[in-house]
Amino acid sequence: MGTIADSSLWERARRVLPGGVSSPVRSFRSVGGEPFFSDHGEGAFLYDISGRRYVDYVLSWGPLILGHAHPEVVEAVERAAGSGLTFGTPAPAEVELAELLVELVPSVEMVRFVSSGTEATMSAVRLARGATGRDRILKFDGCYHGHADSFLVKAGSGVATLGLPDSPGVPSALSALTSSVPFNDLEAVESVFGRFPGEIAAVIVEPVMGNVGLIEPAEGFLSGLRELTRAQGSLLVFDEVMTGFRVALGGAQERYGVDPDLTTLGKVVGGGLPVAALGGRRAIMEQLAPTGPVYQAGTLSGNPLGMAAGLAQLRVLERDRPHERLESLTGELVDGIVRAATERGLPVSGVHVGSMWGVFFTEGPVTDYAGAKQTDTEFFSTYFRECLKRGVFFAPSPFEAGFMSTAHRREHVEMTLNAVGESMDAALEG
Ligand code: KE4
Repeated sequence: MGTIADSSLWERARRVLPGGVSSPVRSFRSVGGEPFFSDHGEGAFLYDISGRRYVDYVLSWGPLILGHAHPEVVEAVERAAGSGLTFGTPAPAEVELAELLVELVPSVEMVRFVSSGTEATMSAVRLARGATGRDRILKFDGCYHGHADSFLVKAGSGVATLGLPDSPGVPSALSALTSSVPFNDLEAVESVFGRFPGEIAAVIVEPVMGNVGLIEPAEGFLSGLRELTRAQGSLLVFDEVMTGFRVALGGAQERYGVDPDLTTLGKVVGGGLPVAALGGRRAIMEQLAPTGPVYQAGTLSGNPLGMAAGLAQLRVLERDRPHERLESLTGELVDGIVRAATERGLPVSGVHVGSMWGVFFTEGPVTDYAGAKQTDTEFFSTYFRECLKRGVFFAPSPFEAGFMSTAHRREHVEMTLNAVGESMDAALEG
């Protein structure tokens, strides 16, 4: 893991940053060892401050679908920066990016930009509550929608990774308004609607779960949610912060042909800069201030550099249409990892949707969070560290999705699979 240089920096980091990190998932706490400090990224690779190179499947937790420092994205940001970093007024780029989102995302007619996925989902819930006059929301066990109070109920990602109970600091009066049921369980959804008729403002869902590993929606699950919410007068919110532009250019709603009322976007939409967005049907979106009474605001919302990065990245995706090649290469990676585990007699379940992927070290299929929690976390920790030693950087948690970028080539996957086999052997030798 870390070198002396890292250690002194790591010691400094832990003195001034809780856990030495700016976000808990980066801490390596659940996998052991110290995180490396990055120096720079280049295409499919991340380089640490000691000069070690890693083929990167975390890709900053999803944003870098074109890989690190894509020249067209970097050039767009450099050009925008030369004109100023923020204006606090309307500017052309936010109109252009909003128009592009309306064009690409099937259900979106209007957009409000924010600066993080959490802000997008938090705003989506407030808008749904304001639009319906209802207070309750329904989410799914293991889904992670950022760290706003209402979502820290049976959440995934870092909450699952660190084995945290629902977070202290969230008033019980508020968390009581959030129901959470197993993913892929429409009957459980119906029973919550039966318990709270006319009280549920919104059902919010990751249409493909990416915060417990990766779990696909069962056939009919998403369309079932659409029918149930429509019948109950509740809004359906697709949290596409992770799936957006990645499982298809138009996101999961394009891939599965289900149109939500509201969509949250993040990660890819900002090209690596802090940009996220809330979008949806005009009649709902116009209830946001200043056209409507639901207040929502942000100093750096629509920031010109973020807009430039997002426009550049999405325009490359629109021009090059890499999704089929990305999905195929991701499939080669997952199939290779599953093959390596199976050859060694390890229980394993691997799945990918577009260029999001996940491997559980447990018998599959894994259809919900309870199933995901069966994965062998101890084996994963050793396997993760052995892969890192061999220059392969997977998410430092069994409860996260992996990604792939257009900068990854088959030779990178082949090198990865060699490292995976050796790492599994090392982990089995204990
Ligand atoms: P941010 O506030 O982290 O930008 O977005 C929150 C969020 C919302 N919805 C979904 C589906 C998400 O995956 C996320 C954030 N994902 C995590 C990784 N699993 C971000 C990494 C982190 O927490 O540092």
